[in-house]
Amino acid sequence: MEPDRLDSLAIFGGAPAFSEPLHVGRPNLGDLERFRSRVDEILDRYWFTNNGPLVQEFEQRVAEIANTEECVATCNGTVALELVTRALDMSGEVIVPAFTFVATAHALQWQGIRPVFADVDEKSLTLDPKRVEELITPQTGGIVGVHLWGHGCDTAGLQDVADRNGLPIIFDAAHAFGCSHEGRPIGSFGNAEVFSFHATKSIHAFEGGAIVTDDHELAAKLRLMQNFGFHGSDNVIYVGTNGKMSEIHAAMGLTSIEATPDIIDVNRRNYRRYFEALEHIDGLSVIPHPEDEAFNHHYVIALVGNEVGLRRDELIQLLRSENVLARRYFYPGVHRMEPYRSLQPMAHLVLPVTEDASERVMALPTGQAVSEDAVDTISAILALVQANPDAVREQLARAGKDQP
Ligand code: T4K
Repeated sequence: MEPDRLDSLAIFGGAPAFSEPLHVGRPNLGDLERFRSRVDEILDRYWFTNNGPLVQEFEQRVAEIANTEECVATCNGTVALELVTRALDMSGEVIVPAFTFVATAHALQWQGIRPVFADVDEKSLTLDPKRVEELITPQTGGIVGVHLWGHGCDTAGLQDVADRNGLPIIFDAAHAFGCSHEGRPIGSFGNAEVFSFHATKSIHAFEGGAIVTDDHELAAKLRLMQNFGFHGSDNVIYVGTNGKMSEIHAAMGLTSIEATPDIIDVNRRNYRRYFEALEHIDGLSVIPHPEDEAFNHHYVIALVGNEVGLRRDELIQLLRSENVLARRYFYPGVHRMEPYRSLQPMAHLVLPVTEDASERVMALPTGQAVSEDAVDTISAILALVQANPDAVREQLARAGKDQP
């Protein structure tokens, strides 16, 4: 039932709106019968990993969707980023946004590459080519753009900066599988792009990642690097690691890809419902999804403005008390996480847009586990709270716990 009075809210003593937590990243399930039959096939075949048939099929499907010549499936998106930046010989300093998940920077730092944080564009919240250009020095070894929440970043502007400076460029497309940008499937921009198929992504493989590219030579190098550098059974010709995807992960990945239309339908429905409801709440707005591109609608992101009368963190605290686990993706900005905070204590000075956005962004639960009624209830809670900010703030202060 939608709360219509303050005393129906949990912080005032009412029952939480949801008896079970609603997550931002609750995994979507595809056809479980199909998944189980694939698992049986794996067991019958006694072929569990090392470029098995399901991994090969998964790579083929991902390459088709991304419209690329090559796909190298990996154990996760972070290792995919590590592999591709290394295969492209990125070194020294690499320019990245700080408004991203920490893995974008960690994949570089892990290899002794210094991530240099550039600010994002005010409107798109993705890497701003002008800010990137300002940070280029003789030490710069590459650029990593991020298609934040599935929204393609300024690929043309960033490619131009990369070309004029002779730098390799890749895109972290962890959020953007199944999305297009400027009418072209995300996957074929830059030297290569990286997807994540983590359980919390719209299409997932429990854990998983992939590098897509049209560069055959790069793909061959990546295949060596992800399998200890083996070229044939006893012949190691390169330093490598173990970045392989296993068959059971590919089984889930293929099953998940088959469920794409259903998953996107639900995501689109939830996004539109949130968008329409929150439009009427002063100070809250849902970042619009493109209507003229393929889009996975996986993240519903609300921006919290001053007119709400409560800070973003107070709203999240309030929602948590109702069992709605909204998230601060991506607070506080990677530059304020270790080791970057200590290594680059002044980084925030060139990141005003990142700093502002990381205080205002709130990811709302969606996906197959979130019904239309649940979206209505969450929206009603937000409307009620916005209409009574002072009383809610005082009560939250009294509750004083459950900080996000
Ligand atoms: N680049 C970018 C831009 C990324 O966003 C990511 C990952 C990467 C690179 C690296 O890709 P991977 O190496 O992960 O493939 C989550 C995910 O762990 C992470 O994959 C994702 N981005 C990031 C945006 O979100 P957390 O710390 O928020 O995860 P966690 O454990 O809090 O889960 C989120 C919510 O989902 C929770 O409320 C619980 C729920 N959940 C989670 C899992 C794992 C479930 O209900 N079931 C589950 O199995 O990072």
